[in-house]
Amino acid sequence: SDSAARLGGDEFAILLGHINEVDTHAAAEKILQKVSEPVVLDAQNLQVSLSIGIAHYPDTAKNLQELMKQADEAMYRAKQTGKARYFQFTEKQKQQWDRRSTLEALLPAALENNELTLAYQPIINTHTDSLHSLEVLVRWFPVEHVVTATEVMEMIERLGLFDAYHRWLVNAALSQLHQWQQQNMDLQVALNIPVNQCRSELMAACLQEAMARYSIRPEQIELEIKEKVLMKNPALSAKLLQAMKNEGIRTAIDDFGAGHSSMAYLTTLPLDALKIDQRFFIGMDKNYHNRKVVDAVTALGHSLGLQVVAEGVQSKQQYLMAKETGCDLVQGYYLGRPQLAVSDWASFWEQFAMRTDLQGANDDIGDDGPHQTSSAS
Ligand code: G
Ligand code: MN
Repeated sequence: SDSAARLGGDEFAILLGHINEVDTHAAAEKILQKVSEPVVLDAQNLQVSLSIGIAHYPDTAKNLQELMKQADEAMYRAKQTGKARYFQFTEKQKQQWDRRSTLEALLPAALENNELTLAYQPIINTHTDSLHSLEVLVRWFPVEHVVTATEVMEMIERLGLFDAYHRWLVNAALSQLHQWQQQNMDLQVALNIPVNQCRSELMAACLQEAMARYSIRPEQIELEIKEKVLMKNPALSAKLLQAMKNEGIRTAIDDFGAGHSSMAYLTTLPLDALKIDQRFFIGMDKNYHNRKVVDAVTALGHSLGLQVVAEGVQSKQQYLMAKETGCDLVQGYYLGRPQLAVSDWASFWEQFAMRTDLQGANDDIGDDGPHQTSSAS
């Protein structure tokens, strides 16, 4: 009595009229059960599984288009929670969905109109207790919404805006660097680049162009690629990293140890630095095992000729421990939270000093504080 249709590929739609929520669940269970029964084909038992997404009109969807989209969304949720499940598109999901739709409608124009901004977080050299570089992090402040950097990246990925985003990021960061350079501050920046969405030739061309425009040297730039992304796309990553090395740009693997570590690529990829994931440092002073992992990974990185970076250092004690284990560079809230750029370097740096306990750190870690590091300060 119901309608079933093939949408294409291995996707099907089933339309159930005048049905309440409880009955859709019963129907989904029944379909899952039926489809999972083995089929005998050429004396072989074939087993098929499926994932089901359920959406309701007019409860959450206002029209056919929304109904299909929401069912699709729910199906992906079903797949995420494990195969052979069903998932109901709920009111809560609808709210998240509406928020995202609103934001995704705003984002392309925001990018075009330069409404995204950059924050910078200091990375400190433990050998000199001085500023080494700044990690560049994206920020967006749409009216009436709070958006995290991760969300911005996810939206850019979904909207397929990576080329435009990269062009904006590189130009925004390098023009800021140029401004500081004119105040005699010779700085280095680290940029986060998701390789899976990045074409090496385009990236290289974009960097070359911006370096020429803003008089920036390649060694002032480092590209960070997250371990998780790198592991999913080893060939693409190798290509991008090599393209960057050819330009003389530094490369780093980010969030190392966060999930998918493989030792094999450490020896084959053209890398300069290894950033150990912040989970090992946050609470390092209380967790003996974390400290042992940091010891071992630092030794591994050094034996491969890599610079080792500690992330997520939140206290003086953690800073001193990271220093003791031999980490070359350290980053974290203790040394400075990401801070929106100010064209004037002196007042920019002052804000770090005001917001963090750098002065206190310097009492114990050396006479030249990070605030006075650069040649020209
Ligand atoms: O490694 P990745 O590029 O994901 O790290 C950057 C992120 O980590 C930024 O969002 C930054 O705000 C956050 N971050 C930086 N330092 C610290 C810290 O000391 N503690 C915590 N919890 N987060 C930090
Ligand atoms: Mn990073």
